[in-house]
Amino acid sequence: MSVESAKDVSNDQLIRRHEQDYQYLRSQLHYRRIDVDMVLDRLSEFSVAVPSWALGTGGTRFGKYPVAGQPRNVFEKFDDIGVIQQLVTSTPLVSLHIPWDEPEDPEVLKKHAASLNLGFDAVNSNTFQDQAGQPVSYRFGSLCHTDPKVRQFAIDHVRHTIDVGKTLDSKAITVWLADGSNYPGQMHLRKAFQRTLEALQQIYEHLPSDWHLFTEHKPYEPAFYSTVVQDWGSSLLLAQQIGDRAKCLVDLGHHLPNTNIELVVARLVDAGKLGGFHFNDSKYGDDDLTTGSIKPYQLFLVFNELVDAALDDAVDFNPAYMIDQSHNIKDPIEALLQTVEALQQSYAKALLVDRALLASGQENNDVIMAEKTLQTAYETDVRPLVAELRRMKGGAIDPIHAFRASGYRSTVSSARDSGEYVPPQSL
Ligand SMILES: [Mn+2]
Repeated sequence: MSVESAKDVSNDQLIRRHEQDYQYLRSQLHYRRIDVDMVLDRLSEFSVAVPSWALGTGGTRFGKYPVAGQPRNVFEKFDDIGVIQQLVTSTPLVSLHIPWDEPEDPEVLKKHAASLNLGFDAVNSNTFQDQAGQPVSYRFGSLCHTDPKVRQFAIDHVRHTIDVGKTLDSKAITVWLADGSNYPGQMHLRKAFQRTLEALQQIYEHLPSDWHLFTEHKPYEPAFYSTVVQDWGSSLLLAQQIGDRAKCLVDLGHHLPNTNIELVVARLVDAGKLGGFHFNDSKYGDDDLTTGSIKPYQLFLVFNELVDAALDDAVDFNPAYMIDQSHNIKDPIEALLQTVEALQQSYAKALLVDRALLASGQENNDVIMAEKTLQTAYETDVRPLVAELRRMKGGAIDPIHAFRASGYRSTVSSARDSGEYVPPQSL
């Protein structure tokens, strides 16, 4: 069965129960004087990009367990993302990794994307691994390297990634650097940062005027003693010195345990430097688990800051939302459906916060009332609301139910006989 038909069949099966649940929630929210149509309008504008690298099975350094029928090339990745978009309706854009998913002919890929109602979000450069035949090595860093030839090679690659993005109508580049050191003394900490800043400034000169450049911080891994862009402070220092269109990307997994990420978000918003997000979840480190699977309250608190900032006229605010996950044991499509549902729910809950009541609790130092205002929104079961959003936009009431009913995975398993995806090695 096609995904479209499966979605219709699934929706028909679920519609009566859904209608009851939705009407009950609507009356509850009405009682709380919440404008449900306004919430649905805001939710319908929410869009999160799917990364091209999330469709195949990821792995750890211990091993990989490929799922049958995983995409063998960038076109099949778009097919899978097209399915996700059909069911959840909030993923119209794809974030490409260069060179893993560099198209031989961008026009052909653009046409394929358009046929699936998909477009292109930020492109991602790769200076964290050596490509086959590469004349220099990133073993001791890329943009921070002591050897100017290595730095130049990395700069050229990032500029090339921008050029590829231009052909696809992308509007941003994300630079994540694995640069760092594994042992004390290995690297001059200040000089490495300076070299990185200078390299990024050269890249920025190549940036089209309507583009953004995002730097992504990370405290450790693959470098285990120091990283060049260790935390949001380092990322902010870079963005402030590079230029207006340089901004900071917050990857939820790139923080040490117990970091108050919503506070990081608030600081970057205030500095006018919040560029966007890489959504995922983690228990210990950069675990790349499904968004909302481990710390759903934290995800809600992050969205609470985003909604608050969006309502503040004094804030110039238009962050890019992207997913950055690796699916080791789940079916990647199902994991992404779950992810988008979690994002839709967290955003919906943040939209339900009674802002006036919260402000009054804060102004009057009424700790209980302020906290309770957030908890009331967080504890609302918004699943019927986001299901209604998807239904209204032509998607699935229950995306995983519809996906499983379609048999898509078994269909592509027979069509895509080779399970192993070999990325193009063009650089
Ligand atoms: Mn990331």
